[in-house]
Amino acid sequence: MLFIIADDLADRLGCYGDPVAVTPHLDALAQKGVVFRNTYCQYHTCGPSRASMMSGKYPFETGYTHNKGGTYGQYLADYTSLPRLFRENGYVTARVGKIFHMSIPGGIGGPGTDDPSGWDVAVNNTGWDAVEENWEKATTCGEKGGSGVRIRYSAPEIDDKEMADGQGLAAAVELLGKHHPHKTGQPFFLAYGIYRPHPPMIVPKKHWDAIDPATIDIPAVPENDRDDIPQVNWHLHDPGYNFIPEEHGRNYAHAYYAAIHFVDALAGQLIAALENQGLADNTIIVFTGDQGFMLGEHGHWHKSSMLEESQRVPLIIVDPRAKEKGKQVSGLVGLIDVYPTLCELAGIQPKHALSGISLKRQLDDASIPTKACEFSMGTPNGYTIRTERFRYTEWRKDRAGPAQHAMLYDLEKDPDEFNNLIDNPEYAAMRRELREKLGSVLLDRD
Ligand SMILES: [Ca+2]
Ligand SMILES: [Ca+2]
Repeated sequence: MLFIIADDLADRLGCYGDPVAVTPHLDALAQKGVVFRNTYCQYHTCGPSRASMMSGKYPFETGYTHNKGGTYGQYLADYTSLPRLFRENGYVTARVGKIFHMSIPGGIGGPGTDDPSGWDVAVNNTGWDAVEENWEKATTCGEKGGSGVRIRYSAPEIDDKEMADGQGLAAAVELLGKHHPHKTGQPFFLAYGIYRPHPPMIVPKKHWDAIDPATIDIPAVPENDRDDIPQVNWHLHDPGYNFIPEEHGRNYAHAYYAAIHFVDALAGQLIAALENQGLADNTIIVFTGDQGFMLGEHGHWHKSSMLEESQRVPLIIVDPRAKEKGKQVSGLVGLIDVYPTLCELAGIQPKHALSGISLKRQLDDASIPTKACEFSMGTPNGYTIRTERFRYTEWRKDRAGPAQHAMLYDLEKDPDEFNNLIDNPEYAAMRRELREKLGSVLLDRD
């Protein structure tokens, strides 16, 4: 089992139809398996999103909605983490880099909010981009925000190997050789967590040079677009993240795509190592991210909003035994589905009730429907339901309380979410239906 996750990676990849991304290795991976075209995270920040994926429970079920320190077991003791379950079922498990939450860049080189009971081997890789004086030299836009949040980018002339993620790749490749199942007689679960494209967006210059700036378009924002978006949606409302100067915007988008090119190269090398070691035919590969990222949509330049670009993530699953190759599943899925899917693919019984669905059937037939809706949460007390056509979001004072602010978008007619229909009488019945559906899920899971 090879699990690769890139931090803050939206579904802005070539195989998702993105016009700027240069992702030959991930596109090739997509050809070997199934791309889940409409995948949603369950929280728009790192910690809760990852805790949800690794526990198989929604954040509103576990109450884990923060990025604080402490281990997984301190907060989620009732839910056996995915790597721990595999370990208990005879797998040798190894973590390289960020699988559970850790702050970037300050937490690079440490274990973050790891589940130590989940791993036989844990590698806390670090490198050039984790050295404070190196990220302090990067270009910065805006005055406020911690080092991992503020808009900061650079393209130093250094080798991939010097980067923390490059060090992680070397460790991951070494682990593949050392724990080769043919040698040890035990199945191997390797999780490689890539720190980019999380800010600070420091990426070796060769990846910056791989992106054609002429392909980058800053999204158009209609005048007064934000008038119908509740202010609470902007978790980061400082001007340093909103309507930044065009020059910085172009550079930041360029840095983001350069980081994706770097991620693609790293994933490609690890997959090549897997193939070289003769493991490709019996290894399940999962490639994903933990939440999306806005590159100027609605004027925003970060994650942490309840709008589509913040919520969407890539999910590519390759099972060499499965029938579909190079297909795309258009139905709604969530990161919540990763846990049950990997359990079923590996024939492992989970120890607690899981809230997602297994996507094994879709790997054999991409036309099989997935879910009618998906749910996510966001800071502070934001709850959202996405159906094939609509997104309804509300913010409550507390979980049981009434909605204080809300949004409703018809994504079929308005894919850019420019018109909040919450007060539109034509949509009153739909608003009621979605509100009830969302409310019933929150009540049911008490
Ligand atoms: Ca993240
Ligand atoms: Ca608007």
